[in-house]
Amino acid sequence: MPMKMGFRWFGEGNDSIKLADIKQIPGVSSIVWSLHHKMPGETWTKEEIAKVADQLAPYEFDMDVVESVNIHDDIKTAGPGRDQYIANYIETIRNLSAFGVKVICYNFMPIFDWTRTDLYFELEDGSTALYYEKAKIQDDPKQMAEYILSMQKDGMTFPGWEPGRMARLDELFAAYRPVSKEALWANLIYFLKALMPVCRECGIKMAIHPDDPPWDIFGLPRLIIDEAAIDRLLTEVDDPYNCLTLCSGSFSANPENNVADMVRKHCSRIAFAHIRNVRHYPNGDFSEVSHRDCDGHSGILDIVKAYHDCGFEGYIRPDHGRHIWGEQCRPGYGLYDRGLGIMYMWGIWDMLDKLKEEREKK
Ligand SMILES: [Mn+2]
Repeated sequence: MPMKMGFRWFGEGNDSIKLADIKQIPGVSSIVWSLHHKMPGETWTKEEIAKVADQLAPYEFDMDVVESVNIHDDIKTAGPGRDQYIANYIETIRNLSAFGVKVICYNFMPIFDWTRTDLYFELEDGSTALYYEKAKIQDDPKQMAEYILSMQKDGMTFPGWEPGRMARLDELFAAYRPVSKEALWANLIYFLKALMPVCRECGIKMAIHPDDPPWDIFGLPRLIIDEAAIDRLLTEVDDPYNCLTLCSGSFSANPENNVADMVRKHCSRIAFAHIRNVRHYPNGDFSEVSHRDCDGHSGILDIVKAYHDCGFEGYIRPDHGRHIWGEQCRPGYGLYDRGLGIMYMWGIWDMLDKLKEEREKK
């Protein structure tokens, strides 16, 4: 069994891309989906999940991977609603399992999800991509939040950037003020330990996405940032259902992280792989670039080879792409560049398969 190729889709009315278009990208079998209208902490009902299942069925896509079942702030801060929100999460897991879901991708970032300072940074070929300017992420989180929210057009919202939550930034920062990095770790472990028995029963893996970028911002602690953090997470909850969404772009935003090494070390605990290429600038800024290895510094060839070498059978998807050929789309989530990314990955993978076959014949 080879890896399973997925494509993130934000749902009908919430994405400019049609399922029929995704169907024409070679080798895509999974739609990585979500219920983006749900607030963190709300239970996902079977009726709501069934609607998505009905949309995917005519195209024979599976719905095995859900991305963004977001975690309520009370779970992250050990606030008063923590146990109730964990109970809701467990109910969501049970409801998802009724539809064959196998992997939940989530993250444990405090207040802000993925963070960038420019969503349309122009690259030398005229395409645009997401960009992170280190100097801009120093003091004013509101300015950054306003910029990100101003980019949400046509009623589309960004996961993790719910306008309702962003309107309460002062309150959220106050809630997180007493939460040290160690306390945040304890809250993550508490959450996972509560979920594991249900995950085992339902056959659903919890696959944490690393913090993006992998360092503290605005004085908020961020946990899943490097190899040591992965070791800690997988050891403290040593359960085959406690897994990773290994995002190559998020980790490699820090040049010290070697993603291919992480793959080799933890392959059996990687349920879901995000493949994305990042280019570093000497001052610590980074931009996203095409998936082609030589366009950035993530080491895409090494990473994909590491997955192939360890016989990876999990789910994989291209992560953010550039905006090319005039496409109007969600930032980072156009059809064209992600389609190119998939073909690049298949190119590497198929060639590695062929070389392996030839070696075995000898
Ligand atoms: Mn990612």
